Amino acid sequence: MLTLYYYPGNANLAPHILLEELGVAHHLELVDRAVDAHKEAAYLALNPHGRLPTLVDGALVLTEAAAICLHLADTHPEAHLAPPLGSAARADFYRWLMYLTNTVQAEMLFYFYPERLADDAAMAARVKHHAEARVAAMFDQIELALQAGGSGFLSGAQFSAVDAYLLMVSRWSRMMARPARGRAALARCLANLAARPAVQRAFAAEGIEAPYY
Ligand SMILES: N[C@@H](CCC(=O)N[C@@H](CS)C(=O)NCC(=O)O)C(=O)O
Repeated sequence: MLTLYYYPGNANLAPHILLEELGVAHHLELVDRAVDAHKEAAYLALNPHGRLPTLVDGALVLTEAAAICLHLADTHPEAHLAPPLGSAARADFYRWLMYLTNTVQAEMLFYFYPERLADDAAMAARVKHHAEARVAAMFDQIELALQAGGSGFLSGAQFSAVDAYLLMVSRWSRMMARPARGRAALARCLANLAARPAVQRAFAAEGIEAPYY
């Protein structure tokens, strides 16, 4: 039995969508950020970073949302959540998954936690403002890639782990002045992703209601 430690809508959402896409038995364990449970000793013993998510798969304790997505794809090759190893399609898949986690997601942390990079509230507001603008420019690039690709998926011709990640980070932009959904190809892509039965199950299990992104 796999256990995913989660808080509704956090970086657990992409791995959670993949668990639902795979249809594998799993247990969701709430880490209640409302009471800082992610900073308590019991959770820090699993994830010393005090962040979500964490996946426990037998003896394996795995942190980092993108690593969890890759692990789920690797351990269920029949589901084709990632293209074949060594293929050009796999390289493109890596490119987009890395971009989403180490560029878009990383920038979003500045938007959500600007006080960590600022000395006072005014500086934090500036950090947040700049992060939001930079994230918008990133979604502009993703929009161009979706338009050029033409498949409705960010990498390749079919759903992959990249798309679950895209939906997750797009959801995080929903309160921004220029949310991901405000671009034509992204709007179509996100609507299709959100309508997938597995995605709907993940939303429901985390208690997430519309608007989803
Ligand atoms: N690189 C990590 C980042 C995880 C992360 O920052 N998660 C957020 C929630 S979306 C979190 O746990 N924040 C709590 C904190 O930073 O104190 C990953 O992708 O798993």
